[in-house]
Amino acid sequence: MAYQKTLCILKPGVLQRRIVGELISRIERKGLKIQAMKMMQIPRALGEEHYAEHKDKPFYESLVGYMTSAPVIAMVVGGEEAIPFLRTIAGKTKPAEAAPGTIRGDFALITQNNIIHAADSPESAAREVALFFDEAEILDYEDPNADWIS
Ligand code: FUP
Repeated sequence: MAYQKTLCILKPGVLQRRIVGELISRIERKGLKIQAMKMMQIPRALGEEHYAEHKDKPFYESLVGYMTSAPVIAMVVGGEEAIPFLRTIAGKTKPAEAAPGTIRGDFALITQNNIIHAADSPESAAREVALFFDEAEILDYEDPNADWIS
């Protein structure tokens, strides 16, 4: 096991639906550690860069439009194998395939509006964390529960 940091975004609509606390609670309950968090409306250029790998896909314009349409909660989440664990908590990209008990399985119907982003690899996590946060915003702190959790 290796300690990893990953980028999590609670996407547009989560604030309006008043489920921020519920979603963060699932991440905390798993034992992952929030190391940075901010509420922001993603500027167009950042949204385009974040999803640059999908630039040629038919859904790109609509996806960037959605991601920049309302405020989000961006977080750096850390923990042993945090990248795959956060992906598991999020569930499959298509809500129709996401298992009940996952965030997308429980709260989303539409692929584009699948309400949570979780980086998919160490390379993506490093790139995306750096896009959204300065190093100084990512806090390391003593965690007395660490011996019980990991
Ligand atoms: P994920 O890593 O689960 O976020 O999935 P992808 O990188 O494949 O897709 C990024 C986002 O593009 C998804 F969260 C939703 C959106 N998307 C669509 O709108 N339509 C598609 O067919 C696939 C993805």
